[in-house]
Amino acid sequence: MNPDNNSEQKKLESLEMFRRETGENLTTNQGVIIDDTNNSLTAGERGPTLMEDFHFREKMTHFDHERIPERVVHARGSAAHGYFQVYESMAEYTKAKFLQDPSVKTPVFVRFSTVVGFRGSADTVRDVRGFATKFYTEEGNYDLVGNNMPVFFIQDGIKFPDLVHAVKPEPHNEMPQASAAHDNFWDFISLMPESMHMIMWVLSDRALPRSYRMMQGFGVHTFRWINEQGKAHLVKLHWRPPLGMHSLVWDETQKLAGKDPDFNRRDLWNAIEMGHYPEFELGVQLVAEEDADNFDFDLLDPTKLIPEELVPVKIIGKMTLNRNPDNFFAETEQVAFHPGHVVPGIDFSNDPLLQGRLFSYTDTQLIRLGGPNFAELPINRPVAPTHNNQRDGYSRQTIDKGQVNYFPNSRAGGCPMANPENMRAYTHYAEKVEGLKIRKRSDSFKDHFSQATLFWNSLSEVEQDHIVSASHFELGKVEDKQIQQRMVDLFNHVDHELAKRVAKGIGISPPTEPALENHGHRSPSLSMENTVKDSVKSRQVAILAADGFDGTQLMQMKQALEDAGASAKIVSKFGGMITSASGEQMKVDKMFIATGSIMYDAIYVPGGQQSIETLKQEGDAIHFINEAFRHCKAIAATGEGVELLKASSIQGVSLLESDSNGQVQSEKGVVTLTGGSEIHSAADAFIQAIAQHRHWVREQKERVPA
Ligand code: HDD
Repeated sequence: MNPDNNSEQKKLESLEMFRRETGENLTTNQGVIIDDTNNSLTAGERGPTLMEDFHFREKMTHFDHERIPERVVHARGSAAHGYFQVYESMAEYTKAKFLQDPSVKTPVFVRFSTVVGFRGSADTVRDVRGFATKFYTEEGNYDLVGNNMPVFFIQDGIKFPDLVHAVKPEPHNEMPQASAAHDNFWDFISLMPESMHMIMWVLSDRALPRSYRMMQGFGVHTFRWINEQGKAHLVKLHWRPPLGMHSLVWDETQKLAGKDPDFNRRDLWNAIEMGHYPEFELGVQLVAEEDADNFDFDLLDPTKLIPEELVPVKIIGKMTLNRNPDNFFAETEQVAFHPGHVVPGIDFSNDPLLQGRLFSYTDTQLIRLGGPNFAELPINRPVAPTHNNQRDGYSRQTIDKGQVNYFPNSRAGGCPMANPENMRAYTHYAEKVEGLKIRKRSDSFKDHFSQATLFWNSLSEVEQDHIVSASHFELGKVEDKQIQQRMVDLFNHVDHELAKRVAKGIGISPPTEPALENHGHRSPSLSMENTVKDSVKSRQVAILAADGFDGTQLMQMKQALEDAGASAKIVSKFGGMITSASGEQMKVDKMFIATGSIMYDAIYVPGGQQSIETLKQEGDAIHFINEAFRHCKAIAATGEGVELLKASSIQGVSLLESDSNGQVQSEKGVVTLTGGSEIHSAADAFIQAIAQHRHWVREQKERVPA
């Protein structure tokens, strides 16, 4: 052979090797390189496809089996990787190793979800949000499988299938999707007074989070922490976002469900990509075992929270989410949570809802993930080593070595060995239990209304209004008058005024007497009105502009917003570039048709005579402003930009009726500057207005068409 040919051949071979290793070559699952994946193997150019086309058969078979059953609840979710660090050692309360050393970063994977909708449903529906965290600790995986509400609908796990059947789409016609607004759900609730506290939360703005990064999380149940000395504390767990808790408004959620059904998912993804890492502080309410009976409710009842005024929340650590998953299916879809995944130092209570959950989660993974080996999937694998005699089953990954698969054994030196002397072994808390075997709810679980009333009393007027409107929407969709009547009766146990307002909206005769007297207690920490409002980090601002905009104003405002951590996007009629009055070019980020005010937290209109004249003729621009105003968002305009606000349907803002003479003015979240030279002061006022999240004072009183 010609030596030249030989070296050429070698080069080609090594290139092939390289491609095989780097994944550049398309191969079968057996590693055979494929020459063509666009044409099936046929007998002649126009002939039948041949059975022996193993590539076709393999590709198609795999595709046909791509789907796994979606979760029966919490089907729609989004997740992120990150880490957790404790601020100070929790050794006094728990021996859990990941809660001892502030220098240790424990990896976590968090999946946020809605509960009711199918996997492809919209994010912004009225619903509870799941908040499930897997801590990959040195002592094994710990799952905190919580929600964004501190209580639950039912008191006993055995009711869960009924609850879920009632809330999911009705079985005969599979409607409605991702919504509780139908007869079956309210029929069930109207017959389950224990759900009333949770119902108040679900009808509140907590059910419409602006972002997964701006909602609280709760472990819901009372758990037990055990320290090295074996002393137990009862504990409730809380996640708190430093960005504060903020919600969308109902009208906005409805529109977002059409324009961007992935709104919350996209927000989480983009924030992480932009380096605005979502953070949550972990808080605990600790109650010594001997104090457990000192409350006027039962700590085992998951329809009750512990008011923070009784037991303050101690902040003990922080979780930071800093990496998006690489693959949705492999990670977000295949992750398997379970409240029963605990580590030494963390134990259960006898909460009957929690006890029910301890059965349900592994059981559901068996069907969803196709067998008992789901713990071997990369996303579920603990970082702690695993050794046991469990063997085989569908999709076993581990190649177990050796002859021994039983215990006790002598042939493997007794290994793997269960050792009661091992200080790090999980030991169940030796709680004393005795009683009759009965199916009976404890009398201490019977007060279904006090805390529903506490929640109602604690809310601001606006938050209360939102609950009333939500009940009108939800119950307004119910056809059966008896169900509506029973719900009004239940609301009348929570608060008489509330019941009358609900009744009026849905055309039911209002109750004449309260069913229970309102106890008048409040817990201010339950209101979102009192949340953190000091930052515009990661907030989205739309800048409305057209050719002839004032370049200096736009650039200075954009810069100020970005310096404060917000992101500012130019919105105009057409894509491409727009040119300022002095000839600078700016890229348009979004066209009106591809976006909407609902996708932004605030709106800015810079001056520029020509730009404003164009926008005034643009129905979409006027609608943008009207809608942002109606949704109570911060709006700023400088120079001629103020003219666009005047041309809109904004009502009840007196500063638009006079000229500001070069002064920055701010009223009800509307910031104006007619002169245009003090952009920095206008930016400061605008940033403050955005940080307030919403300006509820505008709501209802000044309705604008949008
Ligand atoms: Fe549950 C999923 C939270 C009560 C049975 N639940 C699931 C998820 C969260 C919660 C966040 C989604 C996990 C993920 O992202 O994969 N569930 C809760 C909370 C509850 C609760 C906070 C009450 C305090 N759940 C509950 C009960 C039962 C279940 C009473 C049954 C007895 N939950 C399930 C389930 C799911 C589930 C059917 C569906 C998919 C899964 O588990 O993995 O087993």
